[in-house]
Amino acid sequence: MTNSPPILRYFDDAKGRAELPRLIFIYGNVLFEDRTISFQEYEQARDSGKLPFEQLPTLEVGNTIIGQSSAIARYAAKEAGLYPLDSVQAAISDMVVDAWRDLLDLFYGCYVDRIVENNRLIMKMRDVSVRVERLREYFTVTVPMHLKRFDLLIEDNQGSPFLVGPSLTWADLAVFDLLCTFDETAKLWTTPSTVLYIPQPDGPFQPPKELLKPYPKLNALHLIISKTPLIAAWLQTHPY
Ligand SMILES: N[C@@H](CCC(=O)N[C@@H](CS)C(=O)NCC(=O)O)C(=O)O
Repeated sequence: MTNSPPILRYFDDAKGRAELPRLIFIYGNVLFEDRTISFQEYEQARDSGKLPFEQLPTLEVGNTIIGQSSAIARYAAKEAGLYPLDSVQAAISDMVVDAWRDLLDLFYGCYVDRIVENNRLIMKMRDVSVRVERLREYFTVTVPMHLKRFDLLIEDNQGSPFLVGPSLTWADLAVFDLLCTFDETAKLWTTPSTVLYIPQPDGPFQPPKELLKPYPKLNALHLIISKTPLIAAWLQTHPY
């Protein structure tokens, strides 16, 4: 083991699956190195066998490379003191973060198919028209079902503005990450150079404007977290 800060590696073109560990490290004021890489650099790392499960994100801690976004986020949450100590509360926070993973998997599933090609499991972009069709369904059915559940968890949490227990945990940052992605004014929907932008003639696609309106508790959570000085400063710096 080493005392140097952990290195988070992810693609340089989206917040994607690396944003939750980033938010956790930042909120908890834990030093880390945010290293973004190109697709070519990713392919080199993958082909040299350095990536567990051959994908990003990864977190390098000393001599150990950890894969899988939720495992990385859980490590970050423990380091940041944002992982509940009580076993039941920990399990509820895991449940919320598993739902975060599900929602991201389904989101990326709108864009890509995972196929085996040349003996390798890879991602293949879907046609733009299929992406739009899937995104419409995602935002009409899948997302509202999940948002309602998150909202109810806060509602049932004994007057707390958070999802689990009396204070903020990594589960709140996971939901915050999703709410930022689902904001129709977010750069990923409005900036043609970003990887998830849907170009004409099928796009531009944007999530429904009033998506959050039925969920007052989630609106309040979003406000609390976005006003936290460290998080507000971080969000300002993002190019996407
Ligand atoms: N279950 C993994 C999925 C990771 C994943 O799908 N990573 C994508 C980027 S979002 C990737 O590395 N894609 C490159 C490829 O498979 O070609 C996690 O949650 O970390």
